[in-house]
Amino acid sequence: MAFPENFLFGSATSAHQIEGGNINSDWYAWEQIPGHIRGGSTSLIACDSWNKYNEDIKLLLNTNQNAYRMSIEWAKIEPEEGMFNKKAINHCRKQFELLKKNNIKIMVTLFHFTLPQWVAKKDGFASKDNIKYFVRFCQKMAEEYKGSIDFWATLNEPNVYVQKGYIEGSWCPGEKNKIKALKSWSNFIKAHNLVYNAIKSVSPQTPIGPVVSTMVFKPYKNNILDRSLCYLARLFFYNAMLKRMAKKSDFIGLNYYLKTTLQAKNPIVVKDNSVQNDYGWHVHPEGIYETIEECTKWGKPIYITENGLADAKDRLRPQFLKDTFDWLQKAIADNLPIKGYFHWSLLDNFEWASGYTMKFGLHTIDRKPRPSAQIYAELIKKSSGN
Ligand code: IFM
Repeated sequence: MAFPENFLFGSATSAHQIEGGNINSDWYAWEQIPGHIRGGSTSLIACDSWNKYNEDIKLLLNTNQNAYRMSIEWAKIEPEEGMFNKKAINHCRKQFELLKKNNIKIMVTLFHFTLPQWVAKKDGFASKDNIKYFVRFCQKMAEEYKGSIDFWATLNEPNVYVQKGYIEGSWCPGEKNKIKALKSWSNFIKAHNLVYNAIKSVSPQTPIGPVVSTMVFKPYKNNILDRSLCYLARLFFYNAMLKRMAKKSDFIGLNYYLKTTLQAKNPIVVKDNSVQNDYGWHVHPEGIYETIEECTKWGKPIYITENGLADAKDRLRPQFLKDTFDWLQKAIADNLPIKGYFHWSLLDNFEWASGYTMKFGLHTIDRKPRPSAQIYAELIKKSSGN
């Protein structure tokens, strides 16, 4: 069975992880402090995609992809409060023009974990007062790039950001503060809903949606306690957030990576003997179907906005891709509202606190294809009925 004609097959990246030179962001400042990033590396150069985006576009074309999910770096566009950098705006415009010229659909994320330092100094998303700055930035981007962007993704994984940045404190802003965690959780929802209105006022036809991180939670034993725990995990991890954003969303973006087995006693997380990737995450390609099915209740078109695995040697990725395509096909056959798939990632990049040690790329950081790049290209070709 072929996929629907307009199905999107792409890959995803984020500006901070690939572009380099994002020296005005809060993450860049955070990276300078010893102990924050494995191996002491920084995002200063990353994949140098700011200068080499045309090479990235070639990688997309070489692998038959028809869509690209990328982000715009707020800290580059508005490095100081109210000062919009025309040069940076035009630079991004050129990239969008080249993507368009090559018939690649563009999904742009407006917040992918990083903030301008001036916003971070005012307490970032933990402060309600900063929402207006984010809305202003997003509206400006919608005005500047009107007609060029096919999809706006407001926020990337706000649920993970709250967890890592305000509960664990292992990511920038590096706080362990449950009050701020709650505040930022609720401010993200407010921000998403306001950005939706702001962009709609500029580009009423362009679909807008959030991107959340999902996970398949499996009960260790098929009893009421373990099953209830999994229900609660889904609720707190992503459903409660989606419930509050779904009305102001034209689509739902789901990042799906792993399965976690839970039991209602200590230790809550059970290590099972399923295959693990380089991160130690349990690889579970069939979970993509469950995740789509679970989120069908929001009544919106669904895009898998990220999916992939840390696999430096490419020992798991080829089979993982094939299995994933089978499950996507099943989802389509069962009429689930799945409209596109973005692999994470086009190329190895700066993996936050893990630096460059976790390799998610179809290509290496110097843009050499791994065997799975060819496999992805072939799967896309077959799936498009060519
Ligand atoms: O690299 C990250 C990305 O920034 C957000 N989603 C998960 C990816 C892999 O960890």
